[in-house]
Order: sequence, then C-alpha cells, then structure tokens
Amino acid sequence: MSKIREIALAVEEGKSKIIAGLVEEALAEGISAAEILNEGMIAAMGVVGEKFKNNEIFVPEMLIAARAMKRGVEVLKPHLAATGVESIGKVIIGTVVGDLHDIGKNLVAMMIEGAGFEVIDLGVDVPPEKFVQAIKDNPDVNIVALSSLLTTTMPALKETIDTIEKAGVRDNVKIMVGGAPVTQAYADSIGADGYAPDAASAAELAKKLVS
Ligand code: B1M
Repeated sequence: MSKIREIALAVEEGKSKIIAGLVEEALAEGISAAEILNEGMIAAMGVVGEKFKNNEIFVPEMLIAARAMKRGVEVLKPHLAATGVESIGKVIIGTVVGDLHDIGKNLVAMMIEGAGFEVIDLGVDVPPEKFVQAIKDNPDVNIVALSSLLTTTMPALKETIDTIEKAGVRDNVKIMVGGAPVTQAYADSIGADGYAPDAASAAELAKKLVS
C-alpha cells in the first residue's frame, strides 16, 4: 500500500496515534507536503463526508477523523508555511457563528501566515460583533477572512459583512470568504471583496487584496 493511501486510511479511521509517524515517513520518502495534504488527508475527509452523508458513520466518527487530520497537519505545518517572514499585513480570520468546522479555516490561516501576514484567529462559532470588535481593536488590520462549511451558516457570512458595514468599519478592511459550500457568485452577491476555493488560493488572494 502506498504511503499516501496509508495516511488517507489513518485519517478515515481516526488513527490519531499513528498519523504523525506516517506523515513523517512520507516526508522522509520525499513526498511533498502538498501531496500528503491534498491527496492523503483532504481526500480522506471527502470520503468521511460521503460516509456521513450515507449514514455509514456518525458525528463521533467524523470528530475522531478530524482529530487525526489535525495531528497530521501539525507535522506538515512547518513544511507548508514559511515562518519568520516579514509581515506584509494583518488578517483577522474566523469561522462564522453557528459553525464549528475549523480544519479548513486553520489551513487557510496557516497558508496566509506562510505568505507573510500576521494572523489573528478568532476560532469557530464567531458572532459578527466579535469580528467588529477585533477590527476596532486592530486599526492596522487589512483583511477579514470568513469561513463557512455548512449551507446553513452561509447566511452568517452576509450577516457578518452587514454587521461590519453597520458598525462603520467596512471601509477599513477587505473581506474574503470561503468554505466548501461557498462560490464566487455567492461571495459577489453578499458584497465580499474576494473568494478563494482552497487554502493555497486564499493566500494568493490575500496578497492580491493588499497589493
Ligand atoms: Co461536519 N459537515 N457537521 N463535522 N463535516 C460537513 C461539512 C458535511 C459536508 C458532511 C456531509 O454531510 N457530507 C455536512 C454539511 C452539509 C451541508 O451543509 N449541506 C456536515 C454536517 C451536516 C455537520 C453537522 C450538522 C452534523 C450533525 O451534527 N448532524 C455538524 C454541524 C456542527 C456545526 O458546525 N454547528 C457537523 C459537525 C462536524 C464535526 C464537529 C464532527 C467535524 C468538524 C471538526 C472540526 O472541524 N474541528 C465535522 C467534519 C470533520 C466534517 C467533514 C467530514 C470534513 C470537514 C473538513 O475538515 N474538510 C465534512 C465533509 C467534507 O468536507 N467532505 C463535513 C477538510 C478541509 C480541509 O476542507 O473545510 O472544505 P474544508 O476547507 C477547505 C476549503 O473549503 C477552503 O480551503 C480549505 C482548505 O483547502 N476554505 C476556505 C475553507 N475556509 C476558507 C476560507 C477562505 C478561503 C477558503 O477565505 C476566508
């Protein structure tokens, strides 16, 4: 079995204890961090999501798969994101209110940090008012990055943008949005300044938004 397949299976089966070792072995074999992430771990999460949809597994299994993925990402982090780069701007990131998914948001934060930004991560289930407060507390912030993983929390992207607008701080920042159910058309319709489909393009977009 290929190392990538072993990693994918370890994530699917939530094998937190062995995942770090497998990722290290894959890196030692010369497999790139991007390949391990995309073809091993993210692909495995796709399988987990399908199984959940088909009632083959339930929330606890999704949770342990997520935990395994997080362990693997910890090992990959130094290989995905350069550190010690001079700051090119400041980004506030969070998953919108009502939404607890954070793996994608964490990857986006990691890639944006790697692109040279200082990142303030507000975590998950972040109410719009908390984004407003963070913008006020950080007058030098350039970008607010909003993640949504559920179709039911997509409206919270708009609610957050509207709340930022009503608070009178919309012109201080560019707002980018993303997450599996989000599209460019949806981003345009809610007045976001940008949309990216994945973590690598999110970092590219962030650079574009401050240039
Ligand atoms: Co949930 N969940 N989940 N879940 N979960 C999904 C999203 C789902 C698609 C599964 C399915 O049914 N196939 C489904 C949503 C369906 C829908 O909305 N139509 C779903 C559901 C239904 C639920 C619950 C409602 C289940 C329940 O309780 N009955 C519940 C909701 C809880 C809540 O949030 N209020 C729930 C709970 C959970 C867990 C907590 C158990 C766990 C999350 C743990 C965690 O994150 N710490 C979980 C998991 C693990 C998943 C799946 C299996 C994997 C998510 C993931 O991490 N993917 C997911 C199925 C799937 O994705 N195929 C599923 C890997 C990650 C790297 O991808 O997050 O898409 P992603 O991020 C990408 C891009 O989207 C993009 O870049 C990232 C990296 O490339 N991106 C951005 C993300 N944010 C961005 C921001 C940007 C730009 C790009 O700019 C700012």
